[in-house]
Amino acid sequence: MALLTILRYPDPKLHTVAKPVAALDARISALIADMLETMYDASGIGLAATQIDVHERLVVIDTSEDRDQPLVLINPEITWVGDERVKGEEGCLSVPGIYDGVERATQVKVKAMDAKGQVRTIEAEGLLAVCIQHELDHLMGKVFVEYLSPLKRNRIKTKLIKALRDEEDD
Ligand code: K1U
Ligand code: ZN
Repeated sequence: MALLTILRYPDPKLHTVAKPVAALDARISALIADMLETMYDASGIGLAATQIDVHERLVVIDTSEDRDQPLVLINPEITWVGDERVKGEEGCLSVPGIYDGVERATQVKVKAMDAKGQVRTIEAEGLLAVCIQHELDHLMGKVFVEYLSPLKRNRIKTKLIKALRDEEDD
C-alpha cells in the first residue's frame, strides 16, 4: 500500500470532472486500498479520487468513531435528496486549515458499487450525508469553498498560495 499526494486548493486539477470507473479490476482495488490508507493517515472522514489526481468516480468514506467502518463508493449517484437543509462546519483535506459553514441536505440516498462489486443503495443522514455530498461534489470538480462568498474564497486562495510558497522556501 502507499500514501498518495493530496492536491491542494487552488490547484486547477481539482476542477476536473471525473469519468465513470470502467471496471472493478486490480488497479481499482489497489487504488481503493491506497485511498483508504491516505484518508486515515490524514485523519479525514472522506477522500475522492479527484483529490489524488485520479479523475474517475471513486470515493472512500469513514465517519465512524472508531475509524473501522470504511465505505467505498464506485460510480456513486445520489438518487434522492431530502427536503431538510442544515448549515454545518466543513473542512477539506485539499483546503488545509480552513473550516466554514455550508448548507447541505440532511438526508440523501446514494447508489454505488462497493469494493466487492455489489451495487447497493445507502440511506444516509447527519455527517455521513454531508460527507457523501462533499465527496460527490469533488467528483464534479467542485470544492466546498465555492459555496462561500467570492471575498472569503479569494482570502482562502491567497492564504493557501502563501502557505505553499512558505513551505517551498523552507
Ligand atoms: O474530502 C475531504 O477533503 C475530506 C473531508 C470530508 C468532510 C469533512 C467535513 C464535512 C464534510 C466533508 C475531511 O475529512 S476534512 C477533515 C475532517 O476530518 C473533518 C473536518 C470537519 C468535520 C469533521 C471532520
Ligand atoms: Zn474535500
